[in-house]
Amino acid sequence: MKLVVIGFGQCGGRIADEFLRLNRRARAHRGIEITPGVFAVNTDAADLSGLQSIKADYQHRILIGGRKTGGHGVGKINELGAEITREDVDKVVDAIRSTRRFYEADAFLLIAGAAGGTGSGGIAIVTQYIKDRYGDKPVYNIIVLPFEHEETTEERTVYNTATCLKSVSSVADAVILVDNQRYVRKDSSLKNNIAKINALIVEPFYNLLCAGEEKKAKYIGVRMLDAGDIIQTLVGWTVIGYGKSQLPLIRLPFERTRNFRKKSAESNKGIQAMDGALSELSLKCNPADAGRALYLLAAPAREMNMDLVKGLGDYIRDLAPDAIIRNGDYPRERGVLDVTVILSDLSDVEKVRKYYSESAGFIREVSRKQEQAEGKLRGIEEAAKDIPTLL
Ligand SMILES: Nc1nc2c(ncn2[C@@H]2O[C@H](COP(=O)(O)OP(=O)(O)OP(=O)(O)O)[C@@H](O)[C@H]2O)c(=O)[nH]1
Ligand SMILES: [Mg+2]
Repeated sequence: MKLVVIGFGQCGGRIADEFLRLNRRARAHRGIEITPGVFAVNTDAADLSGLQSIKADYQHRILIGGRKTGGHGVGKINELGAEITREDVDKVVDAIRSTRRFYEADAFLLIAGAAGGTGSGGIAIVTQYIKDRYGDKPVYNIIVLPFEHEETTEERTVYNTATCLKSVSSVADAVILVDNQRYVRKDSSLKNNIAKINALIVEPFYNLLCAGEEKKAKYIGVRMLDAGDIIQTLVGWTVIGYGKSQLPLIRLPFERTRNFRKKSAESNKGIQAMDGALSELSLKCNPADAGRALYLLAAPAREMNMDLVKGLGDYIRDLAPDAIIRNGDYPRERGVLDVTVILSDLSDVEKVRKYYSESAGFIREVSRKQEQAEGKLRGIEEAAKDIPTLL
């Protein structure tokens, strides 16, 4: 599957940058292309300059709102992010359309952090615009949810997240939720973590996007997972996960017997990788709420057998009994067996509900504070009423 990837704001831009690195890896190791176009859109010139891989011209690093923000961002005011994006949306879409290979893409993937200003405000605007213009291609969003500490220290965090989620859910074909807090590893500094977190966020997309683009017979599975399967799976609230098990690098010829113990060990490796994928989902959710699911098994061809694939299917069927389940196998390198899982069309996501209800409180609190401030202002004006002015 091929994606045009567009990152908004700092978070979205950096993750889009990471997708470009994924594409380089696919090209170098597998001779295939998964992202025919990668772009970053921001109101902040410095953030655009800080990207590493996205082409450094104005058509790939797209600065918007120049006059209004002076190139310095919108300071977490996502209404302003939305307004500026609305004014400059033609500029964004023209830049994207002018890239040569735009028409090769199967879908669009737009990415933003929900708690910021530019990305949080802009992503729904461009999603809607692209949907109206290019209705034949699905438009997906990756929405990154804030760290816990941001929710407690920054007032607007929860409110921005809630308004962003509500807006994207009404326009995007699917919203892939990624919770920053799930990736926090206590043992390294946050900065090192952010780069690591971004790499972890995109990792599940590697095999998923590559599988359907393979041309070499030896890498084509019995049941090849292609863009059609992914498009049929991605609807509404969505999470993604990835897990792997190490396999012995070399098997001696006498080990390749049809030994039942070996076969069951292989199934266990498969279940272990699937467990890893489910426990590392990009956001905690209840798999039973999924209306659609997909899993992709990648392993050396000789390690894959029907029992293994079926075992994984049974396992996910138990957890998500109401889901339409699609699957695929992808013969790959020696030494690892990995499983990618998508749970989609989720009928409930606890964390999204929490953002909505908490920000209702924030809206009340803001109007209370505003009234209070206006009252005080009236007081000071009253006290100044007999003082002459020099103007
Ligand atoms: N995973 C991840 N999260 C990030 C990254 N950068 C920022 N965030 C998160 O995204 C949210 C802030 O959004 P930003 O992208 O920085 O904001 P912005 O869209 O640039 O908007 P303004 O700076 O307000 O104009 C916070 O929750 C951050 O924790 C990143 O590179 N990776
Ligand atoms: Mg910014």
